[in-house]
Amino acid sequence: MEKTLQGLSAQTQYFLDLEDRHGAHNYHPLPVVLNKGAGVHLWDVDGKKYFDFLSGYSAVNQGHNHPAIVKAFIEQAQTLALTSRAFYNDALGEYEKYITALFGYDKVLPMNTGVEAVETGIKLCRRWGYKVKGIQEGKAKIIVCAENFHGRTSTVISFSTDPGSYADFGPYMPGFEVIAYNNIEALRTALQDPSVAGFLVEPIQGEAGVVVPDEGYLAQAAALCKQANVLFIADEIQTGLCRTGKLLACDHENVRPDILLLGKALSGGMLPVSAVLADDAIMLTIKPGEHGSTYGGNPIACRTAIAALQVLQDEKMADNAEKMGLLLRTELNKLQSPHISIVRGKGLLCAIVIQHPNKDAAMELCMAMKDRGLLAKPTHGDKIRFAPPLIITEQQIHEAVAIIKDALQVLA
Ligand code: IF1
Repeated sequence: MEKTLQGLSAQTQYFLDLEDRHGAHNYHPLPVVLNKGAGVHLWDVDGKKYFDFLSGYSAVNQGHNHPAIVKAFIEQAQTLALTSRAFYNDALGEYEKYITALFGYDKVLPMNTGVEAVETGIKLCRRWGYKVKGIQEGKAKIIVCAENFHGRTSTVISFSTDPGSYADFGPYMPGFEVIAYNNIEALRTALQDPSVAGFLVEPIQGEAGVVVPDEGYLAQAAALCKQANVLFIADEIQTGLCRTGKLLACDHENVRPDILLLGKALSGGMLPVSAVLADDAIMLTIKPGEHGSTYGGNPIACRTAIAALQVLQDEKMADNAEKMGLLLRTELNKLQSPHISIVRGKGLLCAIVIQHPNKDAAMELCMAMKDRGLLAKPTHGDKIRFAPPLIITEQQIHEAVAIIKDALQVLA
């Protein structure tokens, strides 16, 4: 096969060049061009097979092309794709009944991307703040955490603490207060302001490099919010849907968020589907015509989401995530690599922190793993997220760890 100077095939180089020339430069992907997926695997245009250790940032928890999800998607696409919410369709109500029963909420508001769920949660929280809590008009405040990642809209980047996300995109949306993550005292202090309507938090911080808070943090935070009559808003877009070993990461501490945000794996990777769940006292503060989305609650999304949620349960993916996550972290620790300073995570949301004088070491390791058949991406320079689909087997974990072990040699 013809190879370029960087060792890439001519085909691969062709697709890299195509995107470079015609696409916006808002991402920096690994130089691998994929054209097929199945289960825990991906294939590139040269036919090389890889373990997918990113899972589309946890959108593909159920594995690539899960047959039951594909079937639901295709059947609905062939029947009725979109009606808008100007009319009723026969999939939305069924989906609403299904998802609210599964998570135990009165109502769901369907959106598309994750950040739209976050935006919806913010609007809903503020509305509740004015209409129910009685906060003075225009004064509602939402507490958020440092190192958060909730998406890319102008409002959501307004309370990011990562200059890569917010710099030169101002002016910024007011009404947010940033406190330290995993710090109960900081929350207690911030909650003293009677204008606070909500606390928006990731149960585990993904983008920050899989930062797991101390045990009890979420439960204490939820209890403090309740005392202060403040809504606890959980962004489970990445941590939810069995990724961490339970249906929701909040389940580890028996916390029931007042507003629950879901996305990503809600469609098993088929299309953008997100959801906001809450009880009537909160959800019904938004009246007809006051919020929505053209594609939100479309029939394909509804049928696909039902299938995606069903296979998570049928195939006991939470249990497998719990067991395989434990095995993965145990095996990674056994490597005793001087270049891995920390192995952390919950369920199959894991990360390693690379310790090396070369600041590009994490990227170099990812390239070496790619060459050996495993795809993962560095985050924040020195961290690498390991988050395979939740259907991964014990045998596959061992194969993957063998690849990681072999790749670590490049850092010697
Ligand atoms: C990108 C990270 C993952 C999220 C949480 C909302 C959203 C996300 C907790 C928005 C999205 C993505 C987006 C992706 C990178 C990625 C990511 F590294 F940035 F943190 F997954 F780990 N809440 N996360 O994690 O959802 O609107 O994208 O559907 O490239 O921006 P979205």
